[in-house]
Amino acid sequence: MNRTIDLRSDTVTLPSAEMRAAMAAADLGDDVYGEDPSVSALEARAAEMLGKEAGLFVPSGTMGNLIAVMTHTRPGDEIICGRLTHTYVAEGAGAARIAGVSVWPVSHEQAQLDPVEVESGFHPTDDPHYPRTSLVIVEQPNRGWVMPLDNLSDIACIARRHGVPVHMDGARIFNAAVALGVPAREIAAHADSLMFCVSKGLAAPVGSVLVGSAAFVAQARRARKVLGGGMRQAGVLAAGGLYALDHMVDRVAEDHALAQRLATGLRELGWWIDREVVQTNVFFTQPPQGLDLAAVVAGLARTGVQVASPYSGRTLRLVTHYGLEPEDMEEALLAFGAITPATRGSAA
Ligand code: TLP
Repeated sequence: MNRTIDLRSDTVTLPSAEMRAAMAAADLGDDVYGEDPSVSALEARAAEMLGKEAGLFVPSGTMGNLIAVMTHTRPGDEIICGRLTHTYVAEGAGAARIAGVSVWPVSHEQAQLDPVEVESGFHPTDDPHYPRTSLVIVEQPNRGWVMPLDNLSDIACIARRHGVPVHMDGARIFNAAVALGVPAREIAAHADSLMFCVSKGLAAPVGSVLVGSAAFVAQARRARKVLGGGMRQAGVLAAGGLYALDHMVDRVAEDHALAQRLATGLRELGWWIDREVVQTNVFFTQPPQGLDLAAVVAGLARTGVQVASPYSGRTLRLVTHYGLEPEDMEEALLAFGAITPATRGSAA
């Protein structure tokens, strides 16, 4: 095998020569003074694409979500979200630690939230025993599953009825938009604020954008400063994000096709796939009974295929992305095929 086939995440993507050229040529200024034209251009373009008034460039998706929580809530409040929400499981409990809010997790199946559970997560507002529920977080997509628009709409309606805003972790919102065949702004319309990453499937090196109303973003800008996320000549990064929004959005359909091919091939090899239909660029899989996951990971690594199990357990997450080609899927499947009987032999 000539090179590594990295299926751990779409965060491993590298910028193309054209994106690097755009970054090198970016007009720069001090963004903490609001004087970086490339950052301002990315923020405006992101807001326009998501149908919101304003945007805020932040170093990471984690910081974007935390800023949203800090801006929508007060310490001692509570947020409702699905129990598989990235903010709840994989952001170091920043909402609790830094924003000072508790989380009311509800069951989370194939990206969907149960409206009955969400409704009952709101406590009586006049009873001092309970925290004030001040935010609902949805994630679109979640672990490769697209949240159906009717479920999203139901959850948003419940939140609105309670006078509570909705924040959307749309780290991979454009994967969801392409999978659903709708403009991203149609999905974003259900949320008051949304964070998406340019550093994942869109293949820019660094950064995320938080969008919402002008008043929300003005407050969010303060929270970003508190967290040390005010970056100076960040236009060199933002230019990569702008290039990504102009050139890398529609092509994520190619990543979805690669993931579908990989899942089909693995199923033929006897691997369990966590879904019938792979909708985006992410799915989860388990080796046939008797195969030790750690041995599989090590065996694949020896053949140049990198895989990971980011949420622990016996399940691997496979992610396709820019930089991988159809022939890489065939190569990876050969590696999976080779390691499967070998590992079974050694584990027996
Ligand atoms: N997710 C990472 C890991 O943390 C698992 C990955 O490789 O997918 N929201 C969602 C839905 C995410 O998947 C991630 C990153 C984030 C937020 C956080 O973004 P970053 O890594 O930029 O802080």
